[in-house]
Amino acid sequence: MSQTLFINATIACLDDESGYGLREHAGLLVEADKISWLGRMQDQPAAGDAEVIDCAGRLLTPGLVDCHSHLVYGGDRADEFEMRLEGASYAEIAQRGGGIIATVNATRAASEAELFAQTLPRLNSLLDEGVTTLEIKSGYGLDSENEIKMLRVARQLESEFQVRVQKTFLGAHALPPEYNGRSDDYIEMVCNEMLPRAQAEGLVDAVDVFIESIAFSCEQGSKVLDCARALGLPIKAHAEQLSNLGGAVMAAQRGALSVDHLEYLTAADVASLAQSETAAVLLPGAFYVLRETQLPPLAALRHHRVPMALASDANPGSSPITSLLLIMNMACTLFRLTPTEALRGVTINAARALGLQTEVGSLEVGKQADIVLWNVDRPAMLSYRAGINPCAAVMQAGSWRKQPGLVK
Ligand code: DI6
Ligand code: FE
Repeated sequence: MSQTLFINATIACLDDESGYGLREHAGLLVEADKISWLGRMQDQPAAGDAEVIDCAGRLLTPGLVDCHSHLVYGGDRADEFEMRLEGASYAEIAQRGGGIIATVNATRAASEAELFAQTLPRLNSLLDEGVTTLEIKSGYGLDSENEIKMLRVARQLESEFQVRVQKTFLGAHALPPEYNGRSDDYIEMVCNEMLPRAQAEGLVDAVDVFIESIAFSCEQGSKVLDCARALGLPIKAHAEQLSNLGGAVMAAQRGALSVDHLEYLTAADVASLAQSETAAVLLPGAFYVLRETQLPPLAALRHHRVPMALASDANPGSSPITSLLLIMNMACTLFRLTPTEALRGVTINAARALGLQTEVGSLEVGKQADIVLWNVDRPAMLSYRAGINPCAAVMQAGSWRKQPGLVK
């Protein structure tokens, strides 16, 4: 059985209800794929045959968890970005076949192999910064064949790279053009055909819906979530991003793992969320790109101790961003999260948003050995800077994905 002993580390364990769970002058032992000991250096077990990693005071954290991404898609939307900055309106661009539908067209036109190849640079960008668990949504296929194609690519990424991928079915992301004026029929098809087919292929770990005036109503969303629950699947929702349609409370009342975006959530909604186990996923990348000014109700979320997660929302339109470190920095700068909340947001609370908190997201004896060694000496350094990647080594499930090299 392989063993790795980390010594001389500053460890952010994230093993408590608040704070970093910081241990200085600490060590950690990995046996096979699990953490088997964690404690003060003076209590450390004999190294024996273990590989010893001297961290020289540097920081260890759990592997990062990106709990909300649309990483698999065809094409890009840089042309629209440019057109908007040259004066075209969003509506004009949509009329010319742009926006989400442009990505649907590009995704439908791409083969599975092409989608896989197009996703690799985005995946590598996340992995380079220590992501060990990643959620990927469908939602740019919008018919059975193409939604399944996206989810197969997500599954293939997991099998070819050392990363855990949670696959989320988001058939109710947008109305495909062939269903114009028939959104209820589309929702029926999502429930009765697309979702059961995707699930039958073992491609669905959870089901998400986009509840918004430009997407689906709260009632339509609730139908999809009820179908998912009837199939025994965990649920989540994009809600209150651009307006308040009540999606977050509706999903939380149904036991959602998370509700995501939430800029237009009210304090009263938060009180209701607090009655559930649902996590709040904040997405500062979309807030930044859309130049949103309405902040999520942070004071109420804190007051009610709703677990707050952070994610990339990586997508070609509202968040073409594949850096969780940058997202942590944005969360601090734009949302005034503390660096502690930011790190909790991409570790233990993100794990919670995926229902994986008993396996990953913190460094504790018995948990999976997903560990990042950083070339920094304290956690605030991770949120403080932008543009430097201090990731020195990554272990996923007890095996090195990136070996520790020389101290930089
Ligand atoms: N929320 C968003 O901001 C996006 N999807 C979603 O559910 C936008 C996705 C896109 O523009 O492609
Ligand atoms: Fe999203």
